[in-house]
Amino acid sequence: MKYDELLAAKIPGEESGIEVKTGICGFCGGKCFVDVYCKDGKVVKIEGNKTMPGANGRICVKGAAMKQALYNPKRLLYPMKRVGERGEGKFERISWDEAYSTIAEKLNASKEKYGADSTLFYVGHPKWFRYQMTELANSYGTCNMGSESSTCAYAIMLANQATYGKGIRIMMPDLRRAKVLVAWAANVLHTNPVTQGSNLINAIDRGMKLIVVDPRCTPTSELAHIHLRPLPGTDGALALGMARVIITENLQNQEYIDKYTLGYEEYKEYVMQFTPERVEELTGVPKEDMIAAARLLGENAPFPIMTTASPLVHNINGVQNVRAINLLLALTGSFGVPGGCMAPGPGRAMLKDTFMGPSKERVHPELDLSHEEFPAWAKINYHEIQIIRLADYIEQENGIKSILSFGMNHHMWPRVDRVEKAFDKLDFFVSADIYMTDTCKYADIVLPVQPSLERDQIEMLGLDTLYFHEHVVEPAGEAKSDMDILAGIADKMGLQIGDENPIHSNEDFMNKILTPTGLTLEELKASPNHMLKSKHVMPGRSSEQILSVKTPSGKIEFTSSVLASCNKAGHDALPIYHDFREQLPLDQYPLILSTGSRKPQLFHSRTYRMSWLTDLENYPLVEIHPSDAEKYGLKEGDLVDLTTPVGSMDFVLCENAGTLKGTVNIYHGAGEKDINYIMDDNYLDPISGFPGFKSYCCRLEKKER
Ligand SMILES: Nc1nc2c(c(=O)[nH]1)N[C@H]1C(S)=C(S)[C@@H](COP(=O)(O)OP(=O)(O)OC[C@H]3O[C@@H](n4cnc5c(=O)[nH]c(N)nc54)[C@H](O)[C@@H]3O)O[C@H]1N2
Ligand SMILES: Nc1nc2c(c(=O)[nH]1)N[C@H]1C(S)=C(S)[C@@H](COP(=O)(O)OP(=O)(O)OC[C@H]3O[C@@H](n4cnc5c(=O)[nH]c(N)nc54)[C@H](O)[C@@H]3O)O[C@H]1N2
Ligand code: SF4
Ligand SMILES: [Mo]
Repeated sequence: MKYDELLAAKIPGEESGIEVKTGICGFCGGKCFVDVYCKDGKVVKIEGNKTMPGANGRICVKGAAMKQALYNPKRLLYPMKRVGERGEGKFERISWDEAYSTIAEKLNASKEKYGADSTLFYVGHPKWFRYQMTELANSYGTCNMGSESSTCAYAIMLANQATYGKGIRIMMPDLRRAKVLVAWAANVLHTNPVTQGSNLINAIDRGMKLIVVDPRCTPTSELAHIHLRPLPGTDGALALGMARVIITENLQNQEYIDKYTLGYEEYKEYVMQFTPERVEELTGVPKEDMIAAARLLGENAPFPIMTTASPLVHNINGVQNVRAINLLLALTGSFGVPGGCMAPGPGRAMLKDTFMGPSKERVHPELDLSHEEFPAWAKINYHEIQIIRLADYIEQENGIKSILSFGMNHHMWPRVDRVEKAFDKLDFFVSADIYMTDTCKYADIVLPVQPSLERDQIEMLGLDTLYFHEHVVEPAGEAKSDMDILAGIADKMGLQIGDENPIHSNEDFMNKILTPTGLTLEELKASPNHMLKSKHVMPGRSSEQILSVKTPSGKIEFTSSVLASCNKAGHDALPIYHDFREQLPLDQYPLILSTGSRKPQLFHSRTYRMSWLTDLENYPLVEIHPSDAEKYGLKEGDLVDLTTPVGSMDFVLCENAGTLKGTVNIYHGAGEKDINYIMDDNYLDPISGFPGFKSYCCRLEKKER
């Protein structure tokens, strides 16, 4: 082949000068190994990797399009300061030294004038350096440290811990041994395709049965033996109905209940209200299907339930719905046993001071701005503020005056317009990101960050393997890693990150997090594939250890003592079902609006800037069932006004037979076309503060083009 042909076909080798390097995509946190084809220091192609242990060549569309993320015209290349109005997007290049000095000076001045708590420290979706933000916030002295977990993961962790005790944040389904699994609001074939999706398919191939609970038809529900399609937000009623079937058919595990649980009699009495007829009326699930699913579970216990970080808790009864669901494990003796749900860690080597490592205590958490409104959050998620009311906290007296943020995307919250208006009132605002985002446009200083392929990082893979991820390409412009930026800010402010051996660089950080594993960075760098098993894997927890439950009563709590101790409306000890429809003006807004169910090619705000992905759907489509389209006189391709109780926006209509009748689905995060502009920021779960993203209401009307 001629040189030009080799190049055009991207064939690696000496002749073409194309080199294949191994890296971790990391775009979505999925940690997939990728082959990065590089020529003259630039990426020309990305493919799945087959050579690393455990890699199988798979990659998702987002990973394959990473080149467009790396070389995106919106990349931030230098630190900059704002020279136009907030939101206008006019900036001027400055040096790193000027950026650090300005930040140090402004944040110190703000602390002097208003007190340290007037500064919010914030991290968006990225997780790898989050713990170090708390370290920095602590040495600065503010308790107001928050993250994207104010709408993701923490509510489900709250529900789990309020029931199964401290430390049981995530439930791990035992897919290797389960006879039947419930994927409850989990579409892993789209949301974690390469790892969890493959594991699910392998388990089904092995003979495991699958029940999917999802209003929509998805690739995951295609694999189901039983697919239950409740109206979004009604899952609590469904779970309580299934519990009633299990109890009335005497399929509960009484020995387990007697030994390990608290409050069973009260719970039993409550679930008796959820007759199959009533559950069908509340959820829309035919009672025969619900009964069949409950029997299949009761007869095959122990079984696991797979839940994910968000959809179940994006409902205003979210925490109690999750409790109702996860109590099916306690009822059937399926928690803490093989073939059921185990709890993660410390059956694995933990990295020190990382997201899933030990939680860092904040300074004076009782003074954080969300403390009174969300007491259960304060008791369980004590390491962060619930920041859902950011707009109010900026507007109020003695609230937030300055923000230091990393990866902040304000489109993730309801009423984006209110947040934007509030940003105007800030004294000082720093945004560190990979791109010039809509949020950056409101900042005073923006800082350029390296994406995963440009930075060195330690990754924990599986249960016991450590991997040194060496940057694959040089950073764009003057971009730095988040960790180096944090350290730079700390140094300039005269603060420190870490109690002993303070961190001054990303290199220090990598050395430090390895300490519990008994490995050093040098060893890891020198090893084949940069990969080693930890010498000090903590032994997996036995069922006995998992079942030494750390709730206040020492038992798995059908009646949660943490919730009861909050003494607050909506904080019932039992997993009480409140129907969201009672709070909505459905006579004027008859369709149930569900926002943000994931699509394989989209990832919140990030992918809207990558044309290979947005060519599939560049503006969010309003999806409804064809029979609803007919009912409202609409058809595919129509421009429609979508109106909610707080606003109206136009979108293009798409008829989708996989949508549940009576509901509307739309994706979020699309810049000025973001549905979150018209989601109500007061429509929240009273326990977790999570918004009702998945069960709000709207009406649709045709709009002339
Ligand atoms: N491609 C892609 N992958 C992603 C993301 C992304 O943006 N794009 N985001 C990542 C993040 S941050 C998260 S939190 C996870 C989420 O991961 P998943 O939870 O797997 O994803 P979702 O699509 O939000 O929800 C799963 C299913 O729940 C259903 N569902 C929605 N509301 C309800 C409800 O009230 N009850 C029931 N029973 N089902 C409901 C939806 O129809 C959907 O099919 O995905 C992660 N992975
Ligand atoms: N209506 C509706 N709203 C939702 C949801 C929904 O389902 N419906 N889902 C909610 C959920 S579950 C989530 S998790 C949130 C997601 O909300 P976000 O966390 O805000 O999601 P992203 O769009 O990924 O934005 C993260 C930002 O971090 C930047 N970034 C990426 N990697 C790095 C890095 O390594 N360092 C730094 N400094 N920056 C980086 C990106 O460029 C981007 O600007 O949205 C929430 N909002
Ligand atoms: S699932 Fe896709 S986006 Fe996520 S890490 Fe893997 S390849 Fe990258
Ligand atoms: Mo999330």
